[in-house]
Parts: sequence; C-alpha cells; structure tokens
Amino acid sequence: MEANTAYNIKIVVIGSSSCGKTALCNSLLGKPFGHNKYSSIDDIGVETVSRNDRQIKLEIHDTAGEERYSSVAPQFYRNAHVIIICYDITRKETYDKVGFWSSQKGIPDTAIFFLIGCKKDLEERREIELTWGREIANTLSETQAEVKCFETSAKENYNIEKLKDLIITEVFENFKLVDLEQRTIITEQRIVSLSQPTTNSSRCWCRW
Ligand SMILES: Nc1nc2c(ncn2[C@@H]2O[C@H](COP(=O)(O)OP(=O)(O)OP(=O)(O)O)[C@@H](O)[C@H]2O)c(=O)[nH]1
Ligand SMILES: [Mg+2]
Repeated sequence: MEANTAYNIKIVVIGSSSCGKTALCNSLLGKPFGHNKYSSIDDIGVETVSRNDRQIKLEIHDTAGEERYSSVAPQFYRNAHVIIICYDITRKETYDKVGFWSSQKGIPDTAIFFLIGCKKDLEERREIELTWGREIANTLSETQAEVKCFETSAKENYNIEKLKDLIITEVFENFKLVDLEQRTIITEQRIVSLSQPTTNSSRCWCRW
C-alpha cells in the first residue's frame, strides 16, 4: 500500500552568509542558477520526486546566514530529518564556522547531517580542499551518525542530483516510514502540521 502514500522529508540548510545556501536550495528545487542580490530571509520550497513508487516531498528550508541572524531559531529545526551545513570553498571563514552551525540548539538528535562545500566551479579561488571538508565531517561523525561531505556547484548543476539521491536513500534507511508519512500541508502563508510526530495524531498545531 506504499504506492499511494506520500512521504515528507524536512531538510534545513544552514551555513554562513553568502556561502551559497539559497543557490543550492534553488538547484535542489530545479530552479535555474541566478545571482542573488539580497540576503535571504527564511524561506521554504517543496520539490516532489518519485522513487520506487514512492511519492516523496522534499521540504527544503533555506535560512539566512547573516551575522545579525547568527543562529537559527530552535523551533526552525523541529522535526527536521536532514541538516545540510554549507561552506564556501573560496572562503575559509565559512569553513571555520562549520562547528558553530553543527552545534545549533534545536537540531534533533536523529537528524542526518550533510556537509557541503559550495561553488566547486570556482577552482581558481579555492581556499578549502575537499580533504579538509572530509576531516571536519569525520570529526562531526564522532558525535553523530556518519556525516557525508562532498562539493557542489549550483552554477554548473554539479552533484546536485547526487545530493538529492543520497538524502532520500539515507533518510529511508535511517527513519521509520511512519516518521516520514506526510503530516504537513503547505499553504501560501505557513505550514500547518496535521498531526504530532509521536503519539497524539488528533491534535493540530502550527509550526509558526
Ligand atoms: N560561481 C558560483 N557562485 C555561486 C554558487 N552558489 C552561489 N553563488 C553565488 O554566491 C553568492 C551568494 O549565494 P547565495 O546562494 O545567495 O548565498 P546564501 O548562503 O544564501 O547567502 P545568505 O542568504 O546571505 O546567507 C551569490 O552571488 C551567488 O550567485 C556556485 O555554485 N557557483
Ligand atoms: Mg540565502
């Protein structure tokens, strides 16, 4: 009976200002690369994909990395299945902040982490080697499940499908199906949850 069941994967994308979060989110959502002039405010996009007869909604939460929003409100992480921590391979200071972002208050213990080095196409300006990214991912893996690290380019659509596929594979391997059954609807203004993730499925509540 899985064929008609919709599953929902909540993904929160975090990292320092201008490291490429919004461009990555747009790529995951199949939107073309464009030069973003403005810093993001928190934003949500949804991409529906089909895998093995399963309809899967990737609910992608983009966040603002500006200093004045130097952390993300804990409730933003509620029920997140996946946390993508981004850094910019051309700016070491964004790599140095990975530890800060990984230890944000509110990130569920069960969340699966990906560490993504953005802007791989800018090789001539590279400051961070992939091996450095993998080192920090290994360090993070000491306190949570294995953290996968690789590089993407939103501009050249490089490794975007790989990231999407790995997210789906990892989530279906690590979460029970009941934890993924769709329990939110997206309205123009907000996401309304239709059930509690744990016991009381009759109660309604809003994420914000
Ligand atoms: N060459 C190249 N530039 C990129 C890539 N991704 C993002 N950029 C550029 O880097 C700048 C910042 O990208 P954003 O995606 O807005 O960064 P952000 O992390 O969302 O920034 P904030 O919302 O301010 O925290 C923009 O000028 C993008 O066009 C990429 O893969 N390659
Ligand atoms: Mg942004």
